[in-house]
Amino acid sequence: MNTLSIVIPALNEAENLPAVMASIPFAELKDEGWEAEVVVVDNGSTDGTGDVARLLGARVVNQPARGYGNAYRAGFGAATGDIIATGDADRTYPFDALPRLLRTLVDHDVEFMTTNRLIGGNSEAMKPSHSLGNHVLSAISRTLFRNELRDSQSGMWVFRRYVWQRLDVRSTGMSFSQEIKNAATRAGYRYLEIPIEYRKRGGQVKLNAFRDGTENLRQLFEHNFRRTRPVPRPVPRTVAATVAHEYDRI
Ligand SMILES: Nc1nc2c(ncn2[C@@H]2O[C@H](COP(=O)(O)OP(=O)(O)OP(=O)(O)O)[C@@H](O)[C@H]2O)c(=O)[nH]1
Ligand SMILES: [Mg+2]
Repeated sequence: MNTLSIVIPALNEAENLPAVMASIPFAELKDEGWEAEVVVVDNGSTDGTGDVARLLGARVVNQPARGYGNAYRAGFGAATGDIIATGDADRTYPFDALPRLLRTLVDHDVEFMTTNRLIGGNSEAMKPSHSLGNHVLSAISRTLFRNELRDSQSGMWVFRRYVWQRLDVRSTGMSFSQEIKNAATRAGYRYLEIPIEYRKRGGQVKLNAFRDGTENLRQLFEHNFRRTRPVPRPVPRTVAATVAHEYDRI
């Protein structure tokens, strides 16, 4: 069996977790040879998120230091699978697509896979202002890091755990999402971005668009000019061209 850890950061998502856990296709994953564990990172919730996650069969990791990046750092540290898959606890990401994403990762020997929500068909799920912000941040990120990624803010990634162990990722908050992508592509790992369905969030919005957007911009420049970049700097390696025929909108 191959081992998979599904890591889900959660700040007050008790009402969404039952639907999120139900959407994980455990039987199909098992049929395809995946032994899967779910790690829910309770990021200081006050609504019983941890208890609900445990009752639903997840392993719960407590991260009292708030922040999306802090939550992921704790979750990845606790993950045991050879492959890690991620997604929000708010019902927006299609965990049911995991078997397909994993097949692509294995078949094409991808080391870091990320996903693109910014495609036609998903416009209902995202406010126009949020979508504009995502496009602008992604364009700047792409220009600085030359990695062709259309959606620098997507929170669904599937990657080999050793990649995480070798990366220098410092963000404690929402900029963790762009930083892990840019660090992985700049370090020369074989990467791929796959279009996915994105659904309307359940429960309360936690993102602060202005504060998080500004911080993301600052982080992009800090990361780009960081002194500790690997030397010699490898050329980003996307495997998109070899996979394009399998997807409609890559
Ligand atoms: N914003 C935020 N999310 C956190 C934090 N800790 C854990 N999370 C979880 O991280 C995931 C991403 O946060 P979201 O609030 O969904 O951020 P987003 O998807 O960019 O924006 P919305 O879904 O529109 O709120 C969710 O599952 C949150 O519950 C935190 O400190 N801040
Ligand atoms: Mg979300």
